[in-house]
Amino acid sequence: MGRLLFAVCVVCAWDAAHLLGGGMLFPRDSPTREVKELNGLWSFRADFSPGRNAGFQQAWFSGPLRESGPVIDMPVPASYNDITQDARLRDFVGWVWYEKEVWIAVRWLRDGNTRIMLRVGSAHYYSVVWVNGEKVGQHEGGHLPFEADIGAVARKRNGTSCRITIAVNNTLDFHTLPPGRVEYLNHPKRYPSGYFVQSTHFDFFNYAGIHRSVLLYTTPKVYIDDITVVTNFSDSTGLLSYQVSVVGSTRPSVRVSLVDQDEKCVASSAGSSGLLKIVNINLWWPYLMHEKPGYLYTLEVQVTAEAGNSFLEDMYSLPVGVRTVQVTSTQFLINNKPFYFHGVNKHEDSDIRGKGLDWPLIVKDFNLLKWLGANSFRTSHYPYAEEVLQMCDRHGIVVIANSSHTSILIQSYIFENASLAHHLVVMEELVRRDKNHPSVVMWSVANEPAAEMPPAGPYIKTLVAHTKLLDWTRPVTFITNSNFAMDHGVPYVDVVCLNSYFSWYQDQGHLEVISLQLNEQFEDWHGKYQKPIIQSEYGADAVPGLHNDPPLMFTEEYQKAMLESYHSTFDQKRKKYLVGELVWNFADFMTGQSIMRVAGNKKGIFTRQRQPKAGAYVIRERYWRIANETGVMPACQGLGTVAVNGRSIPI
Ligand code: GCB
Repeated sequence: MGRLLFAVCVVCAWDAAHLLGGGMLFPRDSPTREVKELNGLWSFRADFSPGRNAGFQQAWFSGPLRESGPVIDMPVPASYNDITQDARLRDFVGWVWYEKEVWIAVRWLRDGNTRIMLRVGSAHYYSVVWVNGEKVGQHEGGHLPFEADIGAVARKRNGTSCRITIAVNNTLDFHTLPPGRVEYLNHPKRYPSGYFVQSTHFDFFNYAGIHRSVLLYTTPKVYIDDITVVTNFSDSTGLLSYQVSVVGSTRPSVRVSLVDQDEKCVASSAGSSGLLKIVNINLWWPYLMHEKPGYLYTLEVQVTAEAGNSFLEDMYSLPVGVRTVQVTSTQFLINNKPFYFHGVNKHEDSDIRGKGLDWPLIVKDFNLLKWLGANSFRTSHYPYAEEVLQMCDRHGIVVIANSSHTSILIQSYIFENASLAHHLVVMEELVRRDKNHPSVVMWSVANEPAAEMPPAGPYIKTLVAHTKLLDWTRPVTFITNSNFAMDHGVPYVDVVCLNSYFSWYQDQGHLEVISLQLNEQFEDWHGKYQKPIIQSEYGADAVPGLHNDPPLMFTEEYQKAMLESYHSTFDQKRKKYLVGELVWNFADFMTGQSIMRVAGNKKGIFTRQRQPKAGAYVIRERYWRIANETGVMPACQGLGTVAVNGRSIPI
């Protein structure tokens, strides 16, 4: 085992208890809960010591970080990689240290019936957290939240500020999600002593740091820990079954009411589980499928309980949408109507911020999705911020939610039990976090998991079965490369998702072969499995502003022509069993450096700065046409039209 990874494992062994038992409810203010954001500037230091372990050896968490060495300002949330001019920090592998001094309100500290929680929206990849030098927990995996109850530690120092230290390690090995490996290059004449590099086998930059908001929030000692809703409908009556899990009392009294957008209570019930009936239901519909997409009710949950001599109360409001999802051998149905995914694959990626949550970027991207006429996206290749899924719920953008597994690593190590055990935990965290989002219609357990290797079959089978146990209401899939051999894993999924790059990675420059090869792909896979198919990736790199006619690879003309060639075959197959097309990619994104990439992957139809390339107009015209053709989009009329390439299309 490499020295660097050993440092990670020593820390794991200190305390096997993970931070996260529950706590996947998104922190919201309520009459019984308060939220305080700790975003902004944190003190920061990367541990450049040869073993990357000086921080632990010298216990940097035990006092203010500035006292153990130099610190710099680091924004949170953001990846740290592109914040400075230092290439060593951009490409850093190992532990970095963040610290912030915060005040905790006296009323929080004095009330012994108040839980004080510290929550990190996500940090990549392995995190350890201390408060005032005391370890409060740790978490493995980026892209998902974790939290710790810090009440007891904070109360020891009543009246003084609180020092929060978070160490984050971005090292990836065979058993992390995504997998990677650290290679030590022991050639004294060619590399400095102790030289190592992190190899990754996925196609995006391994951005690291605290990527989403850090919050303090309170709940009463008796609190709503989790809520699960499952919805259905019959004619015009909506059905919402709910389950509320309460911690801190064995005999809580639970009341729920469902409130519509006019603030009218439309159903209510008592008890920790039950069924609400909603007359004249407003179903949750995808964008462009209904004049009122994304209709949300609010489920107001109120819990009261006696705790010792006190009477405690907790309240939580959960946005919910009522809709159903089903799959047949040729269709994907939402609310019993055929749904066609005309959408994109995205990345959480932008200049300077890397993978850091950024509201202007999120809102801009949603405006661009609507401009395109896109009704869906896949959270390639990891779970996205909860804030993004909340936007999807509100705007009716349909989501295929991915785990953080992606790898083109052709090594059987990545299918070992240690990987599977962690992968199952990630699926649990993901489903628990995102199960109540109406926008999420399918889970994807992995992306291109070297599926031609025999161990992939049982591995995928276990993951799919486990995910179905966690949530029986949604279809489950994994994303496969159409070049991979069939059979390993595919028989277990509900929808076949295929990535293919004809005339790009094979038959380079030969656009004329696309329709033949794509036709063969669809007929083979549907013939074999009799399941609906989504073209989950296809696309070509286009360097913005690079032109050649007739098209040459890497020009905007080539990207445009390639998309158009795929579209004609899609149009034949969507009359049969093709249920979606997701272009790769929404926007250009950063990758590791290689001769395959020109300062990042340029398959975006928008640039990294979100300006359209020629391909964006092709997609826009197509998606609006498909939306109009379905005939279920009365909202299109009246919204106006825009001239695109001399034609008038609706917006
Ligand atoms: C794929 C991968 C994606 C890559 C893309 C490409 O199949 O799933 O992560 O970025 O191809 O551009 O090569």
